[in-house]
Amino acid sequence: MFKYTVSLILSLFVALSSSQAFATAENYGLNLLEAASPSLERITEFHDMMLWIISATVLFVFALLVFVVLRYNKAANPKPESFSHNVLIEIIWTVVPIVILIVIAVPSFKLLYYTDRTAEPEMTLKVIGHQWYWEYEYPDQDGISFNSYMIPEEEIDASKGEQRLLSTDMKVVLPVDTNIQILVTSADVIHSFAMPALGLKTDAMPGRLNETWVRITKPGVYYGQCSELCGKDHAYMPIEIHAVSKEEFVNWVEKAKEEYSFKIPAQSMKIAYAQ
Ligand SMILES: [Cu+2]
Repeated sequence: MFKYTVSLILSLFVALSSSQAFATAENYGLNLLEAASPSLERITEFHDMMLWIISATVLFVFALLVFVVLRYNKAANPKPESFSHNVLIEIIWTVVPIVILIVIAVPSFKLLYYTDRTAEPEMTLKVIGHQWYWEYEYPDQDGISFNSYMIPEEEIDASKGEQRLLSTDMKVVLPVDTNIQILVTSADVIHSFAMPALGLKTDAMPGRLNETWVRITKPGVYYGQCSELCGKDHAYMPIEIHAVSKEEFVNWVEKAKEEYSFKIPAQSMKIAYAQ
Protein backbone atom coordinates (compact mmCIF):
# COMPACT_ATOMS: atom_id res chain seq x y z
CA MET A 1 0.00 0.00 0.00
CA PHE A 2 2.81 2.37 1.01
CA LYS A 3 4.75 1.54 -2.15
CA TYR A 4 1.62 2.18 -4.23
CA THR A 5 1.00 5.53 -2.54
CA VAL A 6 4.62 6.61 -3.06
CA SER A 7 4.56 5.66 -6.74
CA LEU A 8 1.22 7.45 -7.18
CA ILE A 9 2.61 10.62 -5.59
CA LEU A 10 5.78 10.34 -7.69
CA SER A 11 3.82 9.89 -10.91
CA LEU A 12 1.63 12.88 -10.00
CA PHE A 13 4.76 14.92 -9.37
CA VAL A 14 6.24 13.87 -12.71
CA ALA A 15 2.95 14.68 -14.44
CA LEU A 16 2.95 18.12 -12.83
CA SER A 17 6.58 19.00 -13.44
CA SER A 18 7.18 17.66 -16.93
CA SER A 19 5.63 19.61 -19.74
CA GLN A 20 2.77 17.93 -21.60
CA ALA A 21 3.30 15.99 -24.80
CA PHE A 22 2.68 18.31 -27.66
CA ALA A 23 -0.99 18.82 -28.43
CA THR A 24 -2.17 15.47 -27.13
CA ALA A 25 -3.41 14.49 -23.72
CA GLU A 26 -1.24 12.11 -21.77
CA ASN A 27 -2.14 9.49 -19.21
CA TYR A 28 -2.71 10.96 -15.75
CA GLY A 29 -1.91 14.43 -17.09
CA LEU A 30 -3.25 17.17 -14.84
CA ASN A 31 -2.63 20.54 -16.39
CA LEU A 32 -4.06 22.21 -19.45
CA LEU A 33 -2.32 21.35 -22.71
CA GLU A 34 0.64 23.42 -23.83
CA ALA A 35 -0.87 26.54 -25.38
CA ALA A 36 -0.71 26.76 -29.17
CA SER A 37 -2.86 29.91 -29.43
CA PRO A 38 -2.96 33.26 -27.63
CA SER A 39 -6.45 32.33 -26.39
CA LEU A 40 -5.21 29.27 -24.52
CA GLU A 41 -2.20 31.24 -23.21
CA ARG A 42 -4.61 33.70 -21.61
CA ILE A 43 -6.98 30.95 -20.46
CA THR A 44 -4.01 29.24 -18.76
CA GLU A 45 -2.97 32.48 -17.05
CA PHE A 46 -6.53 32.98 -15.82
CA HIS A 47 -6.71 29.36 -14.66
CA ASP A 48 -3.45 29.74 -12.71
CA MET A 49 -4.66 32.94 -11.07
CA MET A 50 -7.95 31.24 -10.12
CA LEU A 51 -6.04 28.31 -8.64
CA TRP A 52 -4.24 30.66 -6.22
CA ILE A 53 -7.48 32.37 -5.19
CA ILE A 54 -9.34 29.08 -4.75
CA SER A 55 -6.48 27.47 -2.80
CA ALA A 56 -6.10 30.47 -0.49
CA THR A 57 -9.88 30.54 0.14
CA VAL A 58 -10.04 26.81 0.90
CA LEU A 59 -7.04 26.99 3.26
CA PHE A 60 -8.44 30.05 5.06
CA VAL A 61 -11.89 28.50 5.57
CA PHE A 62 -10.33 25.20 6.65
CA ALA A 63 -8.06 26.97 9.18
CA LEU A 64 -11.05 28.93 10.49
CA LEU A 65 -13.05 25.71 10.92
CA VAL A 66 -10.22 24.00 12.79
CA PHE A 67 -9.82 27.06 15.03
CA VAL A 68 -13.54 27.21 15.84
CA VAL A 69 -13.78 23.47 16.51
CA LEU A 70 -10.78 23.51 18.88
CA ARG A 71 -11.37 26.87 20.58
CA TYR A 72 -15.14 26.82 21.01
CA ASN A 73 -16.04 23.20 21.71
CA LYS A 74 -17.93 22.39 24.91
CA ALA A 75 -14.83 21.27 26.82
CA ALA A 76 -12.64 24.27 25.92
CA ASN A 77 -15.42 26.85 26.19
CA PRO A 78 -18.06 25.63 28.68
CA LYS A 79 -19.81 29.03 29.01
CA PRO A 80 -20.73 30.41 25.57
CA GLU A 81 -21.06 34.16 25.01
CA SER A 82 -24.63 35.39 24.59
CA PHE A 83 -24.15 37.95 21.77
CA SER A 84 -25.04 36.98 18.19
CA HIS A 85 -24.09 40.08 16.09
CA ASN A 86 -20.93 41.98 15.31
CA VAL A 87 -21.33 44.80 12.80
CA LEU A 88 -17.63 45.10 11.95
CA ILE A 89 -17.12 41.42 11.16
CA GLU A 90 -20.38 41.28 9.17
CA ILE A 91 -19.19 44.17 7.00
CA ILE A 92 -15.81 42.46 6.51
CA TRP A 93 -17.28 39.13 5.43
CA THR A 94 -19.56 40.90 2.99
CA VAL A 95 -17.04 43.31 1.51
CA VAL A 96 -14.07 40.92 1.19
CA PRO A 97 -15.94 38.35 -0.98
CA ILE A 98 -17.25 41.20 -3.16
CA VAL A 99 -13.68 42.44 -3.69
CA ILE A 100 -12.52 38.89 -4.52
CA LEU A 101 -15.38 38.50 -7.04
CA ILE A 102 -14.46 41.80 -8.71
CA VAL A 103 -10.81 40.71 -8.89
CA ILE A 104 -12.03 37.55 -10.67
CA ALA A 105 -14.70 39.20 -12.83
CA VAL A 106 -12.53 41.86 -14.48
CA PRO A 107 -9.97 39.50 -16.14
CA SER A 108 -12.74 36.95 -16.73
CA PHE A 109 -14.80 39.36 -18.86
CA LYS A 110 -11.69 40.63 -20.64
CA LEU A 111 -10.84 37.03 -21.57
CA LEU A 112 -14.41 36.30 -22.62
CA TYR A 113 -14.41 39.20 -25.07
CA TYR A 114 -10.89 38.40 -26.27
CA THR A 115 -11.80 34.81 -27.18
CA ASP A 116 -15.20 35.81 -28.59
CA ARG A 117 -14.08 37.09 -31.99
CA THR A 118 -11.19 38.71 -33.79
CA ALA A 119 -11.50 42.19 -35.21
CA GLU A 120 -9.53 41.43 -38.36
CA PRO A 121 -9.97 37.88 -39.63
CA GLU A 122 -7.57 36.95 -42.44
CA MET A 123 -9.53 33.88 -43.51
CA THR A 124 -12.60 31.89 -42.56
CA LEU A 125 -13.16 28.23 -41.79
CA LYS A 126 -16.73 27.01 -41.67
CA VAL A 127 -17.40 23.95 -39.54
CA ILE A 128 -20.64 21.99 -39.83
CA GLY A 129 -21.46 19.24 -37.35
CA HIS A 130 -23.24 16.13 -38.56
CA GLN A 131 -24.30 12.89 -36.90
CA TRP A 132 -21.44 11.77 -36.73
CA TYR A 133 -18.73 13.56 -38.66
CA TRP A 134 -17.56 17.08 -39.36
CA GLU A 135 -17.88 18.95 -42.62
CA TYR A 136 -15.44 21.79 -43.39
CA GLU A 137 -15.67 24.65 -45.86
CA TYR A 138 -13.01 27.18 -46.86
CA PRO A 139 -15.10 30.00 -48.38
CA ASP A 140 -12.01 32.18 -49.04
CA GLN A 141 -10.20 29.38 -50.90
CA ASP A 142 -12.66 28.83 -53.73
CA GLY A 143 -15.03 26.91 -51.51
CA ILE A 144 -12.85 23.93 -50.73
CA SER A 145 -15.20 21.59 -48.91
CA PHE A 146 -14.91 18.09 -47.51
CA ASN A 147 -16.23 15.72 -44.88
CA SER A 148 -13.95 14.35 -42.21
CA TYR A 149 -14.55 10.96 -40.60
CA MET A 150 -12.75 9.19 -37.79
CA ILE A 151 -10.31 6.49 -38.90
CA PRO A 152 -11.72 3.21 -37.51
CA GLU A 153 -9.63 1.59 -34.79
CA GLU A 154 -8.66 -1.43 -36.93
CA GLU A 155 -7.26 0.88 -39.65
CA ILE A 156 -5.13 3.02 -37.32
CA ASP A 157 -1.48 3.05 -38.42
CA ALA A 158 0.59 3.93 -35.36
CA SER A 159 3.76 4.24 -37.47
CA LYS A 160 2.19 7.30 -39.14
CA GLY A 161 1.47 8.75 -35.71
CA GLU A 162 -2.25 8.09 -36.03
CA GLN A 163 -4.16 8.13 -32.77
CA ARG A 164 -7.04 5.88 -31.84
CA LEU A 165 -10.38 7.77 -31.68
CA LEU A 166 -8.64 11.03 -32.69
CA SER A 167 -7.22 10.72 -36.20
CA THR A 168 -9.47 11.54 -39.13
CA ASP A 169 -9.35 10.55 -42.79
CA MET A 170 -9.47 14.16 -44.01
CA LYS A 171 -7.36 16.66 -42.06
CA VAL A 172 -8.21 20.31 -41.57
CA VAL A 173 -5.15 22.22 -42.80
CA LEU A 174 -4.70 25.74 -41.44
CA PRO A 175 -1.87 28.29 -41.62
CA VAL A 176 -0.01 29.41 -38.49
CA ASP A 177 0.20 33.08 -37.42
CA THR A 178 -3.07 33.90 -39.17
CA ASN A 179 -6.24 35.22 -37.57
CA ILE A 180 -8.79 32.62 -38.58
CA GLN A 181 -12.47 33.26 -38.13
CA ILE A 182 -14.30 30.02 -37.38
CA LEU A 183 -18.01 29.77 -38.09
CA VAL A 184 -19.68 26.81 -36.43
CA THR A 185 -23.08 25.35 -37.18
CA SER A 186 -24.84 22.01 -37.35
CA ALA A 187 -26.95 20.15 -39.87
CA ASP A 188 -28.89 18.05 -37.36
CA VAL A 189 -28.48 18.13 -33.55
CA ILE A 190 -26.29 20.20 -31.22
CA HIS A 191 -22.59 19.32 -31.45
CA SER A 192 -19.63 21.21 -30.04
CA PHE A 193 -16.40 22.04 -31.86
CA ALA A 194 -13.65 21.72 -29.25
CA MET A 195 -9.85 21.91 -29.61
CA PRO A 196 -8.19 21.89 -26.18
CA ALA A 197 -4.66 22.93 -27.30
CA LEU A 198 -6.11 25.94 -29.13
CA GLY A 199 -8.50 26.97 -26.37
CA LEU A 200 -11.56 26.50 -28.58
CA LYS A 201 -14.99 25.23 -27.64
CA THR A 202 -18.03 26.46 -29.51
CA ASP A 203 -21.43 24.84 -29.76
CA ALA A 204 -22.63 23.81 -33.22
CA MET A 205 -26.34 24.71 -33.23
CA PRO A 206 -28.68 23.75 -36.04
CA GLY A 207 -30.05 26.93 -37.65
CA ARG A 208 -27.49 29.19 -35.98
CA LEU A 209 -24.05 30.37 -37.01
CA ASN A 210 -21.76 30.67 -34.00
CA GLU A 211 -18.48 32.49 -34.32
CA THR A 212 -15.10 32.03 -32.71
CA TRP A 213 -11.53 32.52 -33.83
CA VAL A 214 -8.04 31.12 -33.54
CA ARG A 215 -4.48 32.16 -34.21
CA ILE A 216 -2.28 29.08 -34.15
CA THR A 217 1.20 29.93 -32.93
CA LYS A 218 3.02 26.62 -33.50
CA PRO A 219 2.94 24.27 -36.48
CA GLY A 220 1.82 20.78 -35.53
CA VAL A 221 -1.04 18.33 -35.32
CA TYR A 222 -3.90 19.18 -33.00
CA TYR A 223 -6.76 16.95 -31.96
CA GLY A 224 -10.19 17.73 -30.65
CA GLN A 225 -13.51 16.01 -30.14
CA CYS A 226 -17.19 16.79 -30.31
CA SER A 227 -18.00 18.01 -26.82
CA GLU A 228 -21.79 17.98 -26.79
CA LEU A 229 -23.59 14.68 -26.38
CA CYS A 230 -25.07 14.29 -29.85
CA GLY A 231 -26.13 10.66 -30.17
CA LYS A 232 -24.74 7.17 -30.31
CA ASP A 233 -21.51 8.00 -32.18
CA HIS A 234 -20.78 11.20 -30.26
CA ALA A 235 -17.41 9.74 -29.19
CA TYR A 236 -16.44 8.95 -32.79
CA MET A 237 -16.37 12.34 -34.52
CA PRO A 238 -12.92 13.72 -33.71
CA ILE A 239 -11.30 16.83 -35.19
CA GLU A 240 -7.74 16.79 -36.56
CA ILE A 241 -6.08 20.07 -37.47
CA HIS A 242 -2.71 20.28 -39.19
CA ALA A 243 -1.17 23.69 -38.63
CA VAL A 244 1.40 24.46 -41.32
CA SER A 245 3.43 27.46 -42.48
CA LYS A 246 1.73 30.00 -44.73
CA GLU A 247 3.66 28.77 -47.79
CA GLU A 248 2.71 25.15 -47.14
CA PHE A 249 -0.88 26.25 -46.73
CA VAL A 250 -0.85 27.99 -50.11
CA ASN A 251 0.51 24.79 -51.68
CA TRP A 252 -2.12 22.70 -49.95
CA VAL A 253 -4.87 25.05 -51.15
CA GLU A 254 -3.70 24.66 -54.75
CA LYS A 255 -3.88 20.88 -54.50
CA ALA A 256 -7.07 20.86 -52.46
CA LYS A 257 -8.85 23.14 -54.95
CA GLU A 258 -8.49 20.46 -57.61
CA GLU A 259 -9.46 17.61 -55.32
CA TYR A 260 -12.21 18.94 -53.06
CA SER A 261 -13.41 22.15 -54.56
CA PHE A 262 -16.73 20.83 -55.66
CA LYS A 263 -19.94 20.88 -53.80
CA ILE A 264 -20.35 17.12 -53.42
CA PRO A 265 -17.86 16.05 -50.76
CA ALA A 266 -15.51 13.17 -51.59
CA GLN A 267 -17.09 10.77 -49.11
CA SER A 268 -20.58 11.22 -50.50
CA MET A 269 -19.16 10.47 -53.94
CA LYS A 270 -17.66 7.26 -52.62
CA ILE A 271 -21.03 6.26 -51.20
CA ALA A 272 -22.74 7.26 -54.46
CA TYR A 273 -20.33 5.10 -56.46
CA ALA A 274 -20.78 2.18 -54.10
CA GLN A 275 -24.56 2.22 -54.52
CU1 LIG B 1 -21.37 15.66 -32.02
